[in-house]
Amino acid sequence: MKRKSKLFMLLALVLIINIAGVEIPYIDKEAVKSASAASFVQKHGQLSVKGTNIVDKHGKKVILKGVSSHGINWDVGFPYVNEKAFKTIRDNWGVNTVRLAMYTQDYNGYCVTDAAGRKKLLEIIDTGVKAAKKLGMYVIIDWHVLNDKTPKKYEKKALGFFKTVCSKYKKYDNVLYEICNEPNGDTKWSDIKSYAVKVIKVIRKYNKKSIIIVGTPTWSQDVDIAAKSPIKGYSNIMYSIHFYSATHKDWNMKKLKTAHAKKLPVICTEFGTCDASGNGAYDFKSANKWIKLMKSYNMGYVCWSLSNKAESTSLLKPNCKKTFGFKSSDLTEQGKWLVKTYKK
Ligand code: IDC
Repeated sequence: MKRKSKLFMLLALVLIINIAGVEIPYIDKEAVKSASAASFVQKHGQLSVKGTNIVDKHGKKVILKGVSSHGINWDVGFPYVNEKAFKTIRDNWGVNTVRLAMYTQDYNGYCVTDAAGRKKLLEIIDTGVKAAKKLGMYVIIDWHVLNDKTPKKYEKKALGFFKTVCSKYKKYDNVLYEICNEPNGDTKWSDIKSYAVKVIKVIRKYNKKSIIIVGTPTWSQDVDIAAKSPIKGYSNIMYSIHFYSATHKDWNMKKLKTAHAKKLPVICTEFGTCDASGNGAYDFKSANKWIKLMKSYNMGYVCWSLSNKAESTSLLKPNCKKTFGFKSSDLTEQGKWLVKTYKK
């Protein structure tokens, strides 16, 4: 056949297909690959809150097992926000959720950096959200209030930030929003609530269903106080408890028990197995007690942090220079404990 008639035949074929309305399937190789082993997010889809639990699109309970980044505003944090690192911790550690901790006031945080810095932080979040989506993992975007003490301090900036990220990720079913990491100082529950309602209203403009996690007073320890007066009028709201097992023991567990008895939906979006400074000796006995209690409540938990910073609460040893593909010998004692615990 001459070239001209070949071209004619091809055109005729395209015309016939179009007239007949036959769709030529586009084969997305990546989608086929991931569909063959349905990922965690593909299996569970949009999460919601039912009673005290997180449930999936079928109404079945889901346990989030997470790892938090260190601050993505720090060079000990952002290098680990990459697809290969997430894949390593998903496949080798049993992690199904990552938390992207973005400090607000501390070192180059979102509210104290310049426009270029904010752009960079948003890009890191974007890398993290997209990597998680591709790997079928849930991702928590964390507005990491710490030295600013009260979320009221940068409330306006928070409203702007959540507008930006929520409009960007409104179609994503794997994103959860943590709107204030650890209110502290003399921040009262009423301050947090007043802030939370404003942020929730912004988020709900874009995301009708996404889970929104609200921090509680005293570095997110006082879930018992939140339980006395939860936020009304909105669904899929959770409250966070944080613990560092060498510091926070029975007294803090009691707060969780009280909140649970009052049917408050609680998630542990940050914990460590050392003391609250992120350093000092490990207390795995206390950590195991916490895990046991949280498991009995079907709670999710997220460990701080995926970093090689020389501090006890890092999951990687300081001499580990890899940013993915971590081996067992690269892990700190907490790292090894985490793998053992999460893989159970
Ligand atoms: C710590 C980091 C540390 C950093 C410090 C900044 O581990 O490297 O220098 O923040 O202030 C929290 C906070 C979390 C802390 C962590 C350990 O949410 O930001 O990270 N911690 O101190 N609450 C209790 C403990």
